[in-house]
Amino acid sequence: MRTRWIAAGALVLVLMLLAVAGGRFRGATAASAPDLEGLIKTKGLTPDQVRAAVQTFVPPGKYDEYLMFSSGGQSGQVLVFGMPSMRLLRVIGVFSPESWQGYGFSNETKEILREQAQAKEALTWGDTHHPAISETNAEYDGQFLFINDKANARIAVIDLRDFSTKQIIRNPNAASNHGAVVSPNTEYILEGTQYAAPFPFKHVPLTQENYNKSYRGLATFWKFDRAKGRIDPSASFQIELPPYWQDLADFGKFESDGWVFMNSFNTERAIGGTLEKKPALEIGASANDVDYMHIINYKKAAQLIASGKGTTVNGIKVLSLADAIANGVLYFAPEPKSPHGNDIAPRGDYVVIGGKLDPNVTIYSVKKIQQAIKDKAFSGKDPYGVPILSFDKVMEAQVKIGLGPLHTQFDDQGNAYTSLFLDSAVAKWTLGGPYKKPAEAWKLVDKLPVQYNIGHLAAVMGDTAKPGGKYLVALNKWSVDQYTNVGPLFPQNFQLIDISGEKMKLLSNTPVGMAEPHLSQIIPMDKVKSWAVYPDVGMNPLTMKVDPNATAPGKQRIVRKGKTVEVWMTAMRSHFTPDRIQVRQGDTVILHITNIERAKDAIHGFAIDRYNVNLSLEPGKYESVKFVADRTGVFPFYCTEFCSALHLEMAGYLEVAP
Ligand code: RUQ
Ligand code: CUA
Repeated sequence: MRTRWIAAGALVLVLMLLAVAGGRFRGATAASAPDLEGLIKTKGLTPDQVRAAVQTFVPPGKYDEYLMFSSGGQSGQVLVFGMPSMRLLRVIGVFSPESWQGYGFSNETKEILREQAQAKEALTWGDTHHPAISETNAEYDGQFLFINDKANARIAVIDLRDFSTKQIIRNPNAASNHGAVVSPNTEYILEGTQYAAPFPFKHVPLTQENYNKSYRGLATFWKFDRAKGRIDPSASFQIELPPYWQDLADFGKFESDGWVFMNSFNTERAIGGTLEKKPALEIGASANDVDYMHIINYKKAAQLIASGKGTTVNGIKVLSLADAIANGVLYFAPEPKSPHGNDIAPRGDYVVIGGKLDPNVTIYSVKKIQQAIKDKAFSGKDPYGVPILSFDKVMEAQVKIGLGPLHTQFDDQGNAYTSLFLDSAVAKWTLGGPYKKPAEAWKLVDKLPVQYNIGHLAAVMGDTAKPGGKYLVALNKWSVDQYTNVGPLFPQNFQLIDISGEKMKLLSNTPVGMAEPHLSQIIPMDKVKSWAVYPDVGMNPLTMKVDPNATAPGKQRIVRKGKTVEVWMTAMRSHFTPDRIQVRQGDTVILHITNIERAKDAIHGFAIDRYNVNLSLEPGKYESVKFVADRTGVFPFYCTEFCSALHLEMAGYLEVAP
């Protein structure tokens, strides 16, 4: 303990010397020295903690080094943190309305939330799990972000120029999804189904016989049109899979380019029945010693679809299971007990699988997989006829790392980091092959306890071809005793870990009190080139073009046509023009509002009493809103962003006469 204090004192001294040398605290006297030391002492900080505090502190006005995009779980949104400070910088409305950003209130964003094809009414929530930053040559390029909604089988496209959602695609044949990952050049976003469902989707009574025969999983390859910034369903396709509850997936790269690896965890085809005294799903689905990693040649599948194989089901082309098997598109490899996680090493040469009920991570060699396919080294076929590669022929190594291994990330030194759910720890272990010398290969080298029950982890660019090392974030599901009690709905706990040295070091805790983030991805700040203002005045955030209804100064007007009143309005510090609107009960009111400001951060809001309207109008943005004035009265409208000294005066009246 004593030596610790001496070390802490020495660190403080060094800090002070640095400060004085830098001339930053001119006028600092000897009297301030005990203050800092006293503070450290009073708080009982260890030298490591003082170092961690300094390392993660970002002074006011300075920027973080990295951005972390995190799923927002059942909030349906995406969270954006600065790293290493772990300050929350943005929430992006994706699957749920988010009033402060007007998301789901304007015509433009309502249309996004109506998510095309199916639901009669827009769904108002989602369960986001897996954010995926767009990639070029298997590295994050910072242009787009994709994220899945597990609950409703949807994928969203977010444009990182303005950090807002542009498209939500509903999978017409799936009932839930899980993994969402992008191919090395973002040609495709892969959406795997989670819970098998009748295919094509309809009611098929849930009996074992029906389940085996008519229920299916799907791998959906959504084609992304980068120029348009949209998924193109007409160029997308699906591959029919057995009803094995497909889980996480990853695209191969370099030597595994053209392939996808995906795990599954219910090859038992359990269907539950707890009230009928049948084994619960969790028991039924964990009975087998192995499940099957799916090895999918998606480039071949795309060629088959292009050459006319496949049938269109609910508007999307589907390659049947039989065709996938017959044409060498689908193979299985056994994967140990209740697999989870499916992560490809930086060079695309190994696939790492965790086993929730196995103390090992299992590493498969891509070369061995390719050779085994060539040699037809099969140990059998599954009930649907899918060839199963012999485990011994494709497995490269197993590393015993602890209980409940889930997900794996990589650094720039040939190390891998795997979350251990049951152990509540992160395991650091070494890769082999080209990453480390043979004597150092495939070894557990460090373990760090985390608080508690870690799910995913995210390292800087840790799932790309060029991992950055340096930091890792543990996304812990339980926080238990880490924070002051704020009621029984506990926050999640993000823990920032320094991975630059041999031993991992815990740096900070960040409570996430607004949903259960699953996965994050971390990108250097300078790789994301976002706009500070919309580049042209009157830009429609949906089309990313100047809207024909954008209003220039001097062109503001109110036009009545029959029972429709249309208003072309501008917002500018500190008034709306026009600020008085008169309509009759039952009129349809359409407001076109343009923020004509050019100054950064000169944001206006637009809210109307009792009409459930609130927009966020960033500089240059155009948005519109439409409602039926079914209630008579005089309704104030006002700006909801404190934009100027006369912000309170930025208001007007909507008169609805009987
Ligand atoms: S997976 S439960 Cu990302 Cu571990 Cu969704
Ligand atoms: Cu504009 Cu307040």
